[in-house]
This record gives sequence, C-alpha cells and structure tokens, in this order.
Amino acid sequence: MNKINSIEEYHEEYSKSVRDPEGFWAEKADTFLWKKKWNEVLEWDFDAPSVKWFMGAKLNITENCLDRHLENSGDKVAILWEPNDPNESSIKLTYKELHSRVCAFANVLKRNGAKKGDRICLYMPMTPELAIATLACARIGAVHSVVFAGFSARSLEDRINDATCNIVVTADGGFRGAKTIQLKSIVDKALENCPSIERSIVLKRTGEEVKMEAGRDVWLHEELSRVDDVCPAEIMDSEDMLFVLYTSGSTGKPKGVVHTCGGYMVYAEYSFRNVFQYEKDDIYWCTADIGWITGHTYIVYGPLLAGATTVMFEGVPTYPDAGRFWDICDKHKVNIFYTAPTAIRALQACDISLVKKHKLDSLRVLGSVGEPINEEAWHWYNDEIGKGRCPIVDTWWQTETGGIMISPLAGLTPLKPSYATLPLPGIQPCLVDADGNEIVGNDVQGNLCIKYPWPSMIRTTYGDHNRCKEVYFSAYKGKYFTGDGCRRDEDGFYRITGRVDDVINVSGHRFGTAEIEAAIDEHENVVETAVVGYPHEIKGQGIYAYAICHDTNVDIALFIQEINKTVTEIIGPIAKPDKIQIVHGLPKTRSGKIMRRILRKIAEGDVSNLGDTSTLLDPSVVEEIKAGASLE
Ligand code: 7RM
Repeated sequence: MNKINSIEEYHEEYSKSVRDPEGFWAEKADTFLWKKKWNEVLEWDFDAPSVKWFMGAKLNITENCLDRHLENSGDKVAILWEPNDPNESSIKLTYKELHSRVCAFANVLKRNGAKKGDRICLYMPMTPELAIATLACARIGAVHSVVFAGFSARSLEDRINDATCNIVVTADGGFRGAKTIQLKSIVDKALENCPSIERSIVLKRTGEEVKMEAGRDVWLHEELSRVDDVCPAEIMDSEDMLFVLYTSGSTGKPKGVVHTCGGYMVYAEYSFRNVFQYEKDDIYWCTADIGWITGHTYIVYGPLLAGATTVMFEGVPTYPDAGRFWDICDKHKVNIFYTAPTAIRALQACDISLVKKHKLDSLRVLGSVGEPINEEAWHWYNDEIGKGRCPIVDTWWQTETGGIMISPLAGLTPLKPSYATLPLPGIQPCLVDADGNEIVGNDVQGNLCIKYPWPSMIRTTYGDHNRCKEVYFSAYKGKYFTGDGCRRDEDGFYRITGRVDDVINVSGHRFGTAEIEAAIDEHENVVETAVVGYPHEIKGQGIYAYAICHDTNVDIALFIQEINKTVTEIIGPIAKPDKIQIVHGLPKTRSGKIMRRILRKIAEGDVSNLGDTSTLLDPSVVEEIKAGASLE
C-alpha cells in the first residue's frame, strides 16, 4: 500500500519519480476512492503559474478519510482526544462515530445556508468539533479557512474579509492551560467589520456567558438536535479548492494559501505513511494546532486517509506541569510522536525528573517540524525521549508545500542531527545562487527551490493570483522558491539553514517583519519602527523591535507594555516583541532603505564587525543604536 520498506527501495522509488513523475503519481493515486478517474495526470506551467493534478477526476476527500474505512475499520478509533484538564475524560471517536458526527455537522452547515464553494471560517479550540467541522466543510464542498484561535479579532477580521466567508464556526471559549480564552467575544468584535458573515455557529465548551445575536448566532448543540447524520458527499473536481490557510510572507498582510482536493489528498497520505513509517494499529500523535498547516495535513487529513488513530490534544505542554506530553504518551501508548523544536527546547529546560518518571516505552518514531532543530535539542530528544531507540524525522516543509518535502523516512534513511536529509520521492529540490544559476554537485549552499511540481503544492494565493506568481515563481524563472537557505553536504543530504527573506520564525510561527512593524506603528507615539529576528534559546528566533518615538521622554517599561498591547490587539500575543529599543534614527541608505543586516547584527550582540556602512545616510545612528542595544 504505497509504502517504502528499505533505503534501497527509497532510491528506486525516487529515481522512478524523476524519470516518470506522471506514472509514479498515477500509481500512488490509484489506491484511493475516486468517483471518476483522471483523463490526464499533470498539466503545468510555472510561469503562469498553473499546476493541475489528476485532471478531470472526481472525488470527495472525506469519503477517503471516512467512508472507505467503515467496512473493515468502522470500530477502530479515529480520533483520540485528550482534554486540557487531565481530570476530564479523554474521548475516543471510532471511524463510524466520526463519520456520523461529520455528516451531522455537514447538515448543520447546510441548514445554515452553506453551499459548495462557500468559504467557512473555523476559529475554534482544539476540540474534536474542530476536526469534525473541518471535515464537514470538505463533505459539502465548502472551502475551510481555519484561523488559529490565538490570533486577535483584527487578524480574524482580515482573514474573514479576504476570503469573504459567509459562516464562522467558533466556541464560547477555549481552555489553554490555566487560562480560558473568550473566543466568542473575539469573534463578536471581528464581526463588527465582516459584512459577508451571515451566521456564526457556536460550540459550547467552557460554559461561560456569551452574547448571542438573534438572526446571526446559533448554538451548535441546538442545531445538531435538528438534523440527522446522513449526508452524501459532494462530488468535487480534483482541482476544486479544498481549503485556504493564511500564512505570513516578507511583505504585506498574510496571504491565503490555496490547496485543492485531489493532489493534496494523494500527497498527504503518501507522505504520512512513508515519513513516519506508519503501521496499522499505531497510535499517532502530532502536537500541533489544526490552525496551522501541520495540523491540517498531519492531525486531520494524512492520518485519517491512512486509517490511523490520531491523537488530538486541547492543552499546552506545560499544564498542569511540563511532564504533560510524556503523561499523554504513556497514557495512550503513543507510538509515533511529532512535535516542534521550540517545545523540545522548552521541556529540555525543565526538571529532567518530569521525563524520568515516565516509561515512554511505547514510542517508536519521533518527529520534528516548524524550524531548524539545533543539535543540542536533537540529542536531548533522541536520548531522553527516544532512549536512543527511536529514529527522529526532521521534516522540512511549508504551508505552501501542503506536505513534508525533505525528511528521513523513519528507520530507513541514515540520520544526521540538524539535517532534514533527503527529498521524498516526487520532490525535486535544487539550490540556486544569487544570479539564479542552479548549483550542482555536493558540499554546496544556496537558496532552496523546487523545480518540478508535486501534487500538494500551492495553487494560488486567494483572490490575488499575481501575488502567488510574484512571491514564489518570479525570483528564479521556472522554479518554485521556498524562501529558505539550504546546504547540501558531501553526501547529498539537505540541511535547512533558515529564511533568507524578511520572514522570522518564532516558536515555529511565521511572521513577516513588515507585519509586526505595521502593528507597532499603530501605537500613537511611534514614528517608525524596524523589526528583526535574533537567535533565541527557546523560541528559535526572538523579535527585536527598534522604534523611533515622537516623544522620547517616556517610561520605557510602560511603553513596552503598551506596544505589547498594541501588537496583541492587531496580530495576537504570539507576535509580541521580546525586546524593544527606542532609537532616534534607523540606519538607512541614501535611497531610504533600512539596512536590516546591521540591525540584525546588533540584535545578535555581534557589534564587532558590522560590515560596510559607507552607504549609510547618517552613520552616527549606528553608534547610538549600538550604545543603547538591549542585550542581556
Ligand atoms: C510546516 C511549517 C515554513 C517555514 C519554512 C522553514 C521553517 C519548517 C523546518 C523548517 C528547518 C525544518 N510550515 N521550517 N520545518 N526549517 N527545518 N524541519 O512549519 O509555513 O508554518 O513554515 O518553517 O523556514 O520555510 S510554515
């Protein structure tokens, strides 16, 4: 069943996928349930850009996630949900139960006016209903746009408006560690400026008091009592939109990355099965939130397509204490565990007895995603969690790639700490130099591009196809540009070195520096600001903001508080700067461009060699910034 079993087989599969990509993917796609098979496997043009997979094919992804498993695995657990509070019971939903819950939810959506092609925003806590709502959208052919429930009302508003969603699904509130988040009131605030929204469907989770607006807001449980659980799957074209997911880039507002039904389905399942070397009856746990691409592909779609048991966790790694992940691994006998380096580093910094008191003997495969994993964290993960007997798959990929692109196959590919190692079959990475020339051979470094289409690649950016072309397909002609720098070592193994654009990765969350600058600029005392990333022990990168103020005679502690409040309101608490420095000027060239290279060096604390500063309009600002740098 599409599974590679040895490193030799990997190399064979890889060569085949390059020799005959269409034949290769047609064979993988053949194992799914299609209403109608394709006429043509692939049509592509990276200049347009236009990429179409399995043309003319008809399907519904939820029939592949649910219906097709009912006969043989209907009673198998599909979703194993672990609540925030360890004293609340976990919930097991079998494939049969999940199928019926998805169909009922789909009927609620229909009752509330949802139709094929509509965009539906999901702003929800990590409850089973979030996975169910996601699949319910796909069931009726509506496009889901999941917005991480840590984003602010403004961010939610922008995303709803960009995709002109007509329905939003939310909850009264969400539990996150010791805190609750008032989701419904955040939605209410956003909806003051969202004319396209006709309905909000509200899950009761925390039981807190909320305002329900007559004619707009309905309770999910009341709606569910009015529908049955029979809902035929909408027949979708392979290239119909499945979902949009917003992600930050180096300029402007976050863009809606669009994925389509057929190709995404094939690649989600294929990559899941092979990277993790999934075996029937494995308990699989990805700790991400469904609000990110990792949750879409490797909590919901990939595992369910493969008929696996996928664990969903509502809470945070440190509640009630920093042993919670390991508690859950033992409690549910997790075999495959997939998390982010930032979580590993945070837990590594806690008392080791929180790890030692757990057996962790069910674990077989460990995964890492979201940012480069430093060697120290890799070894700790390997030794303390994997006890030296679990391969670590360091998976490199992006919202735009839909699925894992470069990664070891667990137990098959030789491992090198901090290396994502080798591309999956069907993925053709290449490195390019500053002039756009491909760098051939090994022991080289350059910008990472992909030179051939793969089934789950981005199709467009919602509502603005030109932006998709500009951002991903214009830097290097005929290639998809990832925005990442990369080294290919003497063995041909890939190591991602980090972003080469103005995107920073804070605890695995992507932000454009321009996006954070725009938020800080909204503070009335800020004239101009420049934001850069700097190395941060736990978060990977921290956010360093340099701000020019109208009134420089401010109480700095108060000012920092206010900036944090502003950024929290405009983006969300995850984008708060770690350090803020008030400056009188920014290092600008004569043409007005901020020399971020200098600001990055100062933020890093490396002021000895700032490189060439001769093109600066006023070199004295650098001295002032150096002297006032907030280093600790
Ligand atoms: C899955 C995800 C994408 C960016 C990407 C990289 C960085 C992700 C790794 C990594 C080094 C990894 N999607 N990144 N995985 N860097 N090693 N294994 O994270 O769209 O949110 O972010 O994350 O810079 O371009 S994302």
